Amino acid sequence: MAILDILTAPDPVLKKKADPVEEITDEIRTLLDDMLETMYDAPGVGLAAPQVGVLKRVIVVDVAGDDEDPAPMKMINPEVVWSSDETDLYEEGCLSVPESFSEVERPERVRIKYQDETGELCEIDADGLLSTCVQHEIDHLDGTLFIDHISRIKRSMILRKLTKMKKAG
Ligand code: K1U
Ligand code: ZN
Repeated sequence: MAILDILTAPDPVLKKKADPVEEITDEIRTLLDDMLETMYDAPGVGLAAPQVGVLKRVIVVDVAGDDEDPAPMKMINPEVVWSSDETDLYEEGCLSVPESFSEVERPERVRIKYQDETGELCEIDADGLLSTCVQHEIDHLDGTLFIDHISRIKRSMILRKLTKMKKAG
């Protein structure tokens, strides 16, 4: 397994749409394992393939608490097939937007359809942090960052700070 480099905004790859996975190969299974290792190392509760420079529709998530057993989830071609009318506000962070947090409003509950690493079609209902996190990761597959859900002024402040941080090395 390997720890991959995580791209940070304003890297143009993070704004691109990822392609569906047509065939679940060993290369995809290795990518999933490497993404999980990278996510735990960061540490984070989710990671999408574009964040490691791979424009494929693949995400990993583990929202288990510190006092719980790990609960890694590997999702290929994930899609929101239903979302609740009720919404929730959550203070989101992102490994590709370091040191910045903002409240984002999203549907409280979602139903997600995806393929697992064996190609089996799965469906789950998610609420709480799992719902927020999976929606955040699917956004990455469409080139959307959490800062695209906040005001233009806040977004440009965050992007200016990130550009300065990158210049300073
Ligand atoms: O996509 C990412 O960059 C991962 C991101 C996922 C996420 C967090 C919070 C709300 C929505 C989506 C993160 O994991 S940021 C780091 C983080 O939240 C965290 C880190 C360590 C322990 C617990 C949480
Ligand atoms: Zn993110």
